[in-house]
Amino acid sequence: MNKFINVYSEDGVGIIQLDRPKVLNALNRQMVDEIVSQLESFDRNDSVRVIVLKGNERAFAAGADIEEMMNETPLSLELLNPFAEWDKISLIKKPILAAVNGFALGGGFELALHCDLIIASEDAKFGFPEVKLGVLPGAGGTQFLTRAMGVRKALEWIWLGEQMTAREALHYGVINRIVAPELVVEETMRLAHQLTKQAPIAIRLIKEAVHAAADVTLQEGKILERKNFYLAFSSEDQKEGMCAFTEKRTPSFKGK
Ligand code: DAK
Repeated sequence: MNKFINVYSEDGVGIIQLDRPKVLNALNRQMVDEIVSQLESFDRNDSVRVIVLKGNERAFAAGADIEEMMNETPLSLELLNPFAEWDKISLIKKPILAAVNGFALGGGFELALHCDLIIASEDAKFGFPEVKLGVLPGAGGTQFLTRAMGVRKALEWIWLGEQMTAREALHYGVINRIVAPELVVEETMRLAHQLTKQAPIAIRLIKEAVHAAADVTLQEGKILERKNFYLAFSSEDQKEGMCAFTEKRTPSFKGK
């Protein structure tokens, strides 16, 4: 049983709602374990094509749970190896969309940055306040933000630890869309449902190839893209997509 998340699904979209509202969804270890286990479960579930992560009106997540974290030592962290759970998020093959209302700070921002698309409310606040606690982002924040906005801007934001508005985040390419606060979940679900109509195998092969672009050389990336292109031709969906085009009808993709 989950203690810190709510889980449900709706027409091919698996939804995980972070649910620790009294502490603005601060992420403790159990909550991260629950999120990651549920992501993996949705990833293996054939009836789910797209995953949505959301918080509540006040917060997506205001960071890692500071009370839980404050007494860690280098050795306790080494033995717990808590980042191994976070690494699993990058292995999820299906699209993950983040619906962000309110605060997405520290580990909460990192959780959103592990998602493929981020839809935010006009009043969402992003940032890495870790420097004010005497530490630094630890779940990929320095890497994700730098890839999005470049070294100088990332250093400025992470050094100062200030909160970034949704407009600023959009300007730097950190998020995808901004909508009114009451429409964030609706818009994210609309986008998620649009993705459920696309060919699921093509969608996952695209995800793998696009994410690889940040890590590999152009030539390596092109080779991966090509292999995924060939692989798409082994799917029934490729036949269906191309037949539907020639027959002038809407394709019906099965994820096979
Ligand atoms: N941890 C624990 N409690 C938190 C929290 C957090 N990150 N953020 C908020 N809360 C709690 C507050 O203590 C308060 O609790 P009560 O006093 O009511 O018991 C309640 O949530 C409501 O917060 P506020 O009263 O402060 O609400 P305000 O609207 O006045 O302020 C705020 C909202 C978001 C500006 C403020 O709460 C705030 O500055 N929160 C802390 C932000 C922050 O510093 N976040 C942590 C950054 S460090 C790791 C993975 C990831 C990370 C680390 C390790 N491993 C895998 C090992 C990531 C690290 C971080 O995220």
